[in-house]
Amino acid sequence: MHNHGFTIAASKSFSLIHSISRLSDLIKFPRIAFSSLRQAHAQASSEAISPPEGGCSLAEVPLRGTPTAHSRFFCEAPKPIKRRCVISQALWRLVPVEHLDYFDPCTRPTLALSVVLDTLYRLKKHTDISSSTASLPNFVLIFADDLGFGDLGSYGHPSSITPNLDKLASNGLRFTDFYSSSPVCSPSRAALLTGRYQTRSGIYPSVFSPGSKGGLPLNETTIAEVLKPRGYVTAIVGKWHLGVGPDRMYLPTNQGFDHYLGVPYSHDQGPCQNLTCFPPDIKCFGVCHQDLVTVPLMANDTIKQQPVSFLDLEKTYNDFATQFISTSIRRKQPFFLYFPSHHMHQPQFAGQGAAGKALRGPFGDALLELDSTVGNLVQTLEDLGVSKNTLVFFTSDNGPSLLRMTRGGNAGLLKCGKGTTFEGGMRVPAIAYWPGAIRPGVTHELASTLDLLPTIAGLAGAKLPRVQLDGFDMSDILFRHGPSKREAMFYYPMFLNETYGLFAVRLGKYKAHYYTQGSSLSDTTPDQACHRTAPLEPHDPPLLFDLEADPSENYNLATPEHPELEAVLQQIQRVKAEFEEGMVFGEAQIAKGTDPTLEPCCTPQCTPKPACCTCG
Ligand SMILES: [Ca+2]
Repeated sequence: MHNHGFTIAASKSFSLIHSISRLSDLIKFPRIAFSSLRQAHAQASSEAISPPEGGCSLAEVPLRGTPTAHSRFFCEAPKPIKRRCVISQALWRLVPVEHLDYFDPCTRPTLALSVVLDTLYRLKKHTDISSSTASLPNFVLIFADDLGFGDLGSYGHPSSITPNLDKLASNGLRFTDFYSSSPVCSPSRAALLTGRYQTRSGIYPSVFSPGSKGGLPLNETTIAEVLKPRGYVTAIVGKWHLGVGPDRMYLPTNQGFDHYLGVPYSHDQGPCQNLTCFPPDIKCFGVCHQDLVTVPLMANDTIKQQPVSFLDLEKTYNDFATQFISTSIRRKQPFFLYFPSHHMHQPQFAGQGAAGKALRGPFGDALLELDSTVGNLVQTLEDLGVSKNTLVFFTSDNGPSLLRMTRGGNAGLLKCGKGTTFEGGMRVPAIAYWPGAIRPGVTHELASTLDLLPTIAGLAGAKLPRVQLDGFDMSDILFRHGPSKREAMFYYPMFLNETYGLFAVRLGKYKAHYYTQGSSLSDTTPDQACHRTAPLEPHDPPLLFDLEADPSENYNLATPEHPELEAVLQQIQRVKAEFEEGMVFGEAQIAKGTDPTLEPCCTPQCTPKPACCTCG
């Protein structure tokens, strides 16, 4: 030491100055720092095998487990120093390679700095863990079935009893111009979960049957799959309707969901005439679909109960949802709960808590049950202390079913309902709720179920799938009440095919119908244009409506009296042509047909099918 005193002192001063100047870098990028450290160390080892007398050779000895940013290095100084001391890896990183040979790790200032750096690293690491998992927002996505634009109290229905949804709307952001991508179930669900029009994933025409051979292709990326790499735990409870398929390969557990409990398709896709829909033993209205197995309740890919018990179903779902949320919180995992409800699809049903308690008959009771579920979910989030870190989004898969008069929903002032590309078929209620993050209010911005995937991905810091997406991040609308990035909405019909393509396009406030067609699903509304008897009709020039002045699509503006709108039609035509040019139709999954042996049966060897498939 005696003859190297000056060198060591100089090196020490340099190291300290150098250390302090690089401190901020290091705190910001601990992982980068670590990899650089390894490099520096390797280099130092090869270059400084024989340190000069009085110097210090540094050997890497992590004190515990896998080396981390704050694992330490052991420094053993050779004779004549005879000193051993432990310094932080952070400090080691700061010593320039060329000074390693002269670096004395055992001086008081060096050791003090080492302790400070080590503490900072521990704090930083703790913060990193908290910010990368615990503070990631949770997502609860509630998807009603066949709930119309006019069905909620907060959307103007005079006799619906929906206190929880109305509260959600008044404390959250209520959308007036929010669209599903389809007037029927399966395509709408595909678009919601993939952020892509159903055409791309091939979810057409119409909807899946219990024995459908096809399903949502497994190479499509769902919201659940987008979130998994970010550490999310994911669950779906309720109606899947994106296929069961051979070996049940299309069920949600193969599409990014860790847990599934529910009926994998519509609950009328099986005979229901002997089933109880309301207590004490009021049979379901109608007969539902015959010659199929009765609807099963599935847990992941196993049948738990067949037929499902409608009286207990909502409670079973709520218990599952509550359990899932509380377990996720206990395990400190961010969560995504997708709750596609069976309400308000026919046949209506409700358990003890809601039956006979509403003003709208069976439909009102079922709606009250849905509303109670929403109330339960929000209350659970509050009780468990995650309300302020959770985005709750509520919307519907398509417009109201209008084939059973008062047993169906209501599109409010919108034209027609389910099955049609009029506004009533695809414009739906939507509410975004996140106390402290989303300011209460109403937005008239254009938005869609297609926009949920990019929005959720953005909030979770997750990567977008590398495919053509049709959605836009809604953050500006949600958090700033700002403008939408979406300029257009494209309307594909229920029985879509490549020959006809789009039926209608909305651009800004204008909507052009290139084709119109009625639907049996809108058969009992007074408007004849909605009925199945209204044939497929091409329009050239297209019918043109100003949806702001005329949301009911009553007054066609594509007439000689409005020459000024010719330019609007041309612009819509351009947008339509551009969109259709970029559209690649996926293989039609629903056109693959059905195979009765694929219908879920809890007693697979029984006869005669489908009636013998009962259990639970
Ligand atoms: Ca539906």
